[in-house]
Amino acid sequence: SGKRLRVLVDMDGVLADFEGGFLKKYRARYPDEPFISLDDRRGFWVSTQYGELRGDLSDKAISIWQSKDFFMELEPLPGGVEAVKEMAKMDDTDVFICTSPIMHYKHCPYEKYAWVEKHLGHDFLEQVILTRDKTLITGDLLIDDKPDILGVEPKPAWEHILFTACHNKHLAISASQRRLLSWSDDWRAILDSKRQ
Ligand code: DGP
Repeated sequence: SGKRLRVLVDMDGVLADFEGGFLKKYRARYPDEPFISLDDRRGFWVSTQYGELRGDLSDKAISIWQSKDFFMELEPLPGGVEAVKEMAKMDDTDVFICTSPIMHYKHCPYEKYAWVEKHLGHDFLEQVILTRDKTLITGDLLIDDKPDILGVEPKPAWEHILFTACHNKHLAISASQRRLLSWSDDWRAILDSKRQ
C-alpha cells in the first residue's frame, strides 16, 4: 500500500444545494420578477446570468445569498453527505471539505461551519478548509462543480473532477477531464484510480 489518498470535496453545488436554495428564496422574495429555471441555468455565476436577463436583477440575486440563514438552510444534495461519511471511514483516505466563502462575510463562514456540524457532525469541523484560492490546497482529487478553478498556483496538485450541476451539464469538457455525474455515479472508482 502506498501513501494516503487526500480528497477535497466542494460544498456549494456538490454537498449543499446552492442553486435550488437560491431559486426558492429568490422567487419567495421577488415573486413578480423574472427568474431563470434550473434547466435554463448557464455559467457558474448566478448573478451574471440574472444581470443578462435584466440589469437590476444581478443585485437582487446577490441579496439572496448575502442574507442571514441562506447558507445554513441549504438542503443537502442527494447522497453527498453519505458519500463523504463513507469516504472518511475508508482506509488510507483523508477527506476535506474545500469551500470558498463569499466576501460578504457577515453570515457565510459561520453558516458553512454550522451546516457541516449539522449534517456531518461536530468532529467533521476538523476537515473544513475555507479558502478563496483552491489551487493552494494540495490533494489528489478536488470534486467541484466549477468548470475553471484558477488561482495563484499554475499547477495545482489535485486532479479536478467536475461534479455535474445545472449550470455545467451542457459544457463540453476536454478529453482528459473527468466528471462525476452525481453521488450515485461511481465515486469509489475515481478514488481507486488515484491510489498507489
Ligand atoms: P465554491 O463553490 O467553493 O467555488 O464557492 C463559490 C461561491 O460563490 C458559492 O457560495 C456560490 C457563490 N456564487 C454563485 N454565483 C455567484 C455570483 O454570481 N456571485 C458571487 N459573488 N457568488 C456566487
